[in-house]
Amino acid sequence: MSKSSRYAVMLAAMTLAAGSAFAQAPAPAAPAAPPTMTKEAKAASAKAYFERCAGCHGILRKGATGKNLEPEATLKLGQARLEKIIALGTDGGMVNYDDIMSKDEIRDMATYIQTTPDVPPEWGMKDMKESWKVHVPVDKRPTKPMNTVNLKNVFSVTLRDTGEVAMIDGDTKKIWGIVKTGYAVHISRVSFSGRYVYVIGRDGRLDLVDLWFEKPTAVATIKVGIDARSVDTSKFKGYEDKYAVVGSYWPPQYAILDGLTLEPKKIVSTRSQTVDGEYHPEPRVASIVSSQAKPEWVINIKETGLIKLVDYTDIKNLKETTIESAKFLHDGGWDATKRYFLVAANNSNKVAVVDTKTGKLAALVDTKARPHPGRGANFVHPKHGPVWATSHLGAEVITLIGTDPVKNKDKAWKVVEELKMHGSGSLFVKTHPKSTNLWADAPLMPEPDKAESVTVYDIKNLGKGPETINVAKMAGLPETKAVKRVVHGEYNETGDEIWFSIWAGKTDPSAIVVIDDKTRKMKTVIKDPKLITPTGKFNIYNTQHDIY
Ligand code: DHE
Repeated sequence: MSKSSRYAVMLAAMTLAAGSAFAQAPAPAAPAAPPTMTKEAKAASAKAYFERCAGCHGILRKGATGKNLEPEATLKLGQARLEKIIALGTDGGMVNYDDIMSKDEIRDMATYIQTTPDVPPEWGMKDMKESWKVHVPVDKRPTKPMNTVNLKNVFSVTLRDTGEVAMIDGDTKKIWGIVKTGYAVHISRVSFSGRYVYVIGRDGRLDLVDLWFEKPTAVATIKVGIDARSVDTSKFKGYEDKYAVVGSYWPPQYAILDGLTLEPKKIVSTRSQTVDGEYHPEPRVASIVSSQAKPEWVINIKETGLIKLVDYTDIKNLKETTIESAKFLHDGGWDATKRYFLVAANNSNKVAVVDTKTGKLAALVDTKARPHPGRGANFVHPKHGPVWATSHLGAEVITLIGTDPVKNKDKAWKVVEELKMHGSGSLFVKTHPKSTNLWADAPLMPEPDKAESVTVYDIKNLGKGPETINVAKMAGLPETKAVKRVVHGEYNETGDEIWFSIWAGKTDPSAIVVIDDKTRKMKTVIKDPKLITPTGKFNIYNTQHDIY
């Protein structure tokens, strides 16, 4: 039996001890004994918690992007209050679930999070090796591209709820191929050569897709853990395509793999003390980026607030530089020079800046609540020089941070401007070196009109104020119950189109809206019955070269 099925069985077994009658008792005013629930309700809630809640609140429910949900905290809130929060969301960025969960499911979840958290099993080298499959050995792969697709302008599109990626030809706007990947697939990253796409699913399954076949083809797969979010590759000269590195949420660890076959080479645990000196049993791996100036990855450990610079030249004698920053680290990106890496510490309302040249923390920048940049956006501000931008989960602004400590020293690592946007609940900002637009989405806004819209600024004339565009309306999709959240702008290779996903329910029609960047008008809507819950989109050229 696989470990993940053992986990499911373990959850079921734990639920057996949980009692049989669902208690509809009034909410306790002070910490009390956990409420009971049926074993079926507990098993269903455990599954739903893992699928929908663990990403923000942690498997052990210790909290990170989301609040701590251990019984000490949840019993104080009580059943009724918890149900309300789950149903309606909060201003702090917790999304409402009443559009995708039934009243009974919400009630059970509120009860479930008042019980003691389940602890899943570890996942070591033996498990990884057993899960590892090379579908096409390296010597059986093409020696040149076997298709005529402009690979630089292909978009690897996450189809979140089908566990697939759609490779869309950016020139023709047609789906070139669909590849089966892990459960609730999360992001794609591209090898230095631009040939391979690495796709990570939330179930820890990593797929290696080769773009040189006639159709995009998965050539290797491995399960690196039970819960994962991030992946990157080695990009330094002499190490191109040699290694992949994958960060897991559970077990808390990162794994170094062979870049062409995904053979696991090394696993490094991230359990340690936090920046405050307290031990944390679940410090999850958040964003990972790969330096092109050094043989090094920047690996951000969420709960500890520690940033690891991992030198991969000798993985048997691995060198890690550990930089103290702030909690809880999440997503981030390079500045335009690619010397500095900026990462959101979303529980501290800060952005941490790492100088990868000196291997030290350059700054901790105070921002408004809960910065969430994706990879951020770099441009030259007319007044303040080079800046990097982030939007926020908890504030209606786009924050601009100066990034030039040489010619604009007084502005470097300071918030030089906050641009008003149409909502908080924003996940991603985006621009392109060839564009004069700065875009930000707000998919986690509870108000449908806001979640369906984006803010766009002219970066040459920021004083003019923003334009708010309802992108979901441009798609012309039929009315359904689910909100058509507009998420994740991504430019094409030439930087004259920006693509946004319409992220609706699994059974609702979805689309990708392609906007002409100059006119800000809809250019094309990509619709296809196979395009189910599209979310992240990764243009091969831009992802390969860290262009944002
Ligand atoms: Fe993500 C990036 C974690 C939910 C779409 N997301 C990231 C990164 C992390 C992360 C750590 C940085 C990866 C890197 O750069 O190496 N995401 C999490 C979560 O823990 C969270 C909050 C909850 C969960 O249960 O997973 C979460 N993420 C989501 C979504 O629900 C999104 C909107 C839709 C989806 O398909 O899952 C989503 N996350 C994305 C995207 C990126 C991302 C598109 C990459 C942005 C980029 O431009 O690089």
